[in-house]
Amino acid sequence: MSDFIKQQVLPHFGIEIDAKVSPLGNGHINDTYLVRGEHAEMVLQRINTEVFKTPNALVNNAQKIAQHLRQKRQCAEYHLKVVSPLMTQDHQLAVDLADNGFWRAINYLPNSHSIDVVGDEQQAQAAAKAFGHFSQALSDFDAEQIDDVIPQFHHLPGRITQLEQAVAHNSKQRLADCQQWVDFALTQQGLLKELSDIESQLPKRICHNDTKINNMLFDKRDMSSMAIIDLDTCMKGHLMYDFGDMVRTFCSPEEEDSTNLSNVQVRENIFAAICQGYLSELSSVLTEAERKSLWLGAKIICLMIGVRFLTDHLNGDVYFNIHHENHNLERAANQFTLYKSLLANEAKLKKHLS
Ligand code: GN1
Ligand code: MG
Repeated sequence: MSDFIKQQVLPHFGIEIDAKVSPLGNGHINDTYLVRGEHAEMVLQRINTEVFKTPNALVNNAQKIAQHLRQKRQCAEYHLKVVSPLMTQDHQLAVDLADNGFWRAINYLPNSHSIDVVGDEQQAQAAAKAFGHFSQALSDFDAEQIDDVIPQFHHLPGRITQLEQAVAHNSKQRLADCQQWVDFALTQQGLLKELSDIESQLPKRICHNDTKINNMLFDKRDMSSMAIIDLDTCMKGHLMYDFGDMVRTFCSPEEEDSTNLSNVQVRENIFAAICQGYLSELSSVLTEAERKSLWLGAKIICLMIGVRFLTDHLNGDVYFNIHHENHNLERAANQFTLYKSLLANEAKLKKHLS
């Protein structure tokens, strides 16, 4: 792949073909590379067009959001660095090589550092504050300018239907091995009623929609917050899901695919730090209903990603990249375990939101 990139992709971005190309990060959908040329560094991505069926809309969205954040930064209203699309030599936001991929580039931030597991409250609070600051800066952005690149992305009813369909087809004969998790997931549909009770009261805002801990970059020199990255799923939605995805990815002491399930649990001190950091930035923006919805957002996101991993396992791993057999099943088991820990600790955790 590296030779192909050097010869066929880099010239479009004006980078010499003897640049160094190495894989970067651990996203589950797109292929991401760090390109180091003699005079320039950049992040290069091949967009998965099975998942993002309108990749031009994706790069246009990212461009508009980056532009808004840059303007805010100029007025000292946004304090993080901004990742922006890099134009091709033809002044385009991407290169479409048809069967050979849809490629886009973004500026690389020197001295940046990402983590996969939160180490302490300071990290959790700083990252939650950064995601809150990001949403705060976008709160006056016209949401109608942004296309829905994945319609009904955080849509629990639709995700449950997809699981039911995967179960009905059982195309890879994997149901027997995961029947217990299917049964568990399908007993949790009380969340649908909780959702429909509040959803109509929630404003639609531009959300990040993938607030994983590794989508916030720290400055490795002092571990201060540097940037929010991965703007691919920025779309209209409800902020409770951004809160929920932080809870999902910050609170557990284990990575999302760890099989050490006895250690998968919600750390209360980290949950409290997320609440403090996030609300310190957004308290003047959030409506009363949004504030009330945050706990539900945490439950829905943990359950829903478990449902999505389980669905993909049943479908034969066609959506999320996997690194070994049963990887999606392991991820699902991990996330359902985390969800159970949330439920078991509801009373004490919710206090941190009041
Ligand atoms: C995917 O590829 P990545 O890591 O940015 C997924 C998210 C999931 C996440 C689980 C477009 O994000 O929704 O929460 O994996 N992105 C898409 O780690 O489905
Ligand atoms: Mg993402």
